[in-house]
Amino acid sequence: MKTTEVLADLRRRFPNEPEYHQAVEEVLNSIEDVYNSHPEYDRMNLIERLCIPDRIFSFRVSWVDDSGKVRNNMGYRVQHCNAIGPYKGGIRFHSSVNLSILKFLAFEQTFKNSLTTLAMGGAKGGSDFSPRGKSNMEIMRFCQAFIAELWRQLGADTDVPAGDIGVGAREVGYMYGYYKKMAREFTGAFTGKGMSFGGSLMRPEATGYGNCYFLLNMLATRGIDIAGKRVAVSGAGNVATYTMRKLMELGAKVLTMSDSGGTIVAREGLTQEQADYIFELKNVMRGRLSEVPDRFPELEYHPDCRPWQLVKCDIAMPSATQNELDADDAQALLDGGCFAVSEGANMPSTADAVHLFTKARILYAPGKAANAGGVATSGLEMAQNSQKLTWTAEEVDHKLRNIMADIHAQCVKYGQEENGYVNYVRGANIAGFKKVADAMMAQGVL
Ligand code: NDP
Ligand code: 2IT
Repeated sequence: MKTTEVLADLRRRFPNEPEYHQAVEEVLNSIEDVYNSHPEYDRMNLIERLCIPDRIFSFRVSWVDDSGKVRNNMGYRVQHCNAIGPYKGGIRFHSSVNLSILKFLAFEQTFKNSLTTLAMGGAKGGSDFSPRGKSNMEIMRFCQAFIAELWRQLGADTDVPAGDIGVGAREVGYMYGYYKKMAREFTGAFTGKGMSFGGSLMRPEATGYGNCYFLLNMLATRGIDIAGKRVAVSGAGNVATYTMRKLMELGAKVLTMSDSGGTIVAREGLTQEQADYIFELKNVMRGRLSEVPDRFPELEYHPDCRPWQLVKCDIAMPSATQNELDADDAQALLDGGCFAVSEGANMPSTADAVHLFTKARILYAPGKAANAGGVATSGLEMAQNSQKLTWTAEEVDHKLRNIMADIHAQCVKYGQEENGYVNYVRGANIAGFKKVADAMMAQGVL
């Protein structure tokens, strides 16, 4: 296998899918040597079967808004690979959603889920529907129309969706409710469910907390204490707000939070009162960060800006969306003394930014390792549903910490270079790949 040739072929067969090509290129660059040291992989043309999703469903979702107008959106589910377990991955509702984005996310999810040590394959779905400004009833009607099309493809041992951008507990509740009505089964066919109907304690916190646990593991390799460290966080949704909470609990200073409108800067770190307000504003009220200075005039608001060039920080945790941190941002972070980047979002750094981070030999954890705590805890939710038992928050948190330490150890095992530097990108990609490849080889050409 030659990465350049495989990529050229994928670009020709699937044009205009830049995010998908970007995600595939990063993985292939990491695994090329390992792949080529196993000629049996190439005899089974494993690489194409690994890069091209098993199947993709796409459908029109028609629903009626509050004024009685009929609206149409597109819906998708990309079932990428179920070599090591049922298809598993979130659903994204955002106006930007298209097949390139969902294919990149489903591809990444396959490696991420493999890293968690649990039995989950990779998938992703979503719609170009934007929940912003929609009423509760509109959200419910949309979720029902979406699942009316998709429910036959889902199931606790088939394909188990969860949340992602624009999909939280409310949307999962409406989707799961409709799934249950159609399938006439009460099973764990979704994760991120409400606590009264099969949800797991700690699932809402898991991605942000898990990223902080991964960061702690990375810092420990250099004997660095997190207390007092200055951290730039982007996003203000599920992942970002729980990252903010855990960082503050650990004694770090959270300098920034952002949403699609702009960035809030707290030069000396958010106070508990400010952090609680932002959590409530974004996670409960679904408001805008532009409203924050009305309540806290001492905080700066920078419209249309991302955090990276606004502050000097020790650590960056991009937790909003893909390609939100480019080469200029990466250079500004490095110039400002940033020594660790741990990704809460999926592929938030562009390929050029990643190159700068690894060239500078800072601690850099790609999303598929650092944010895997979310889907790992989804796996724990599936396990509890199968057992028909509920674990305590302490039990789930304990398991989550162990899983993040295990993922870190896998990255070190496969990513450590001769000079001692740990290339977490390489480590995560090789570790994730090996398990999936072994399973695919054992199961024949499918
Ligand atoms: P949310 O919808 O809760 O929050 C997303 C945040 O990012 C919001 O602050 C949103 O701003 C901002 N944002 C979204 N899209 C854009 C955009 N195109 N440009 C600028 N800002 C944007 O999503 P999550 O917190 O769940 O997801 C955040 C990231 O983490 C995603 O990359 C997701 O794939 C990844 N992730 C999520 C997991 C989970 O368990 N939820 C697990 C692993 C990864 P606004 O409020 O203005 O819309
Ligand atoms: O990107 C991700 O890992 C998620 N959005 C969570 C997926 C899940 O199934 O919990």
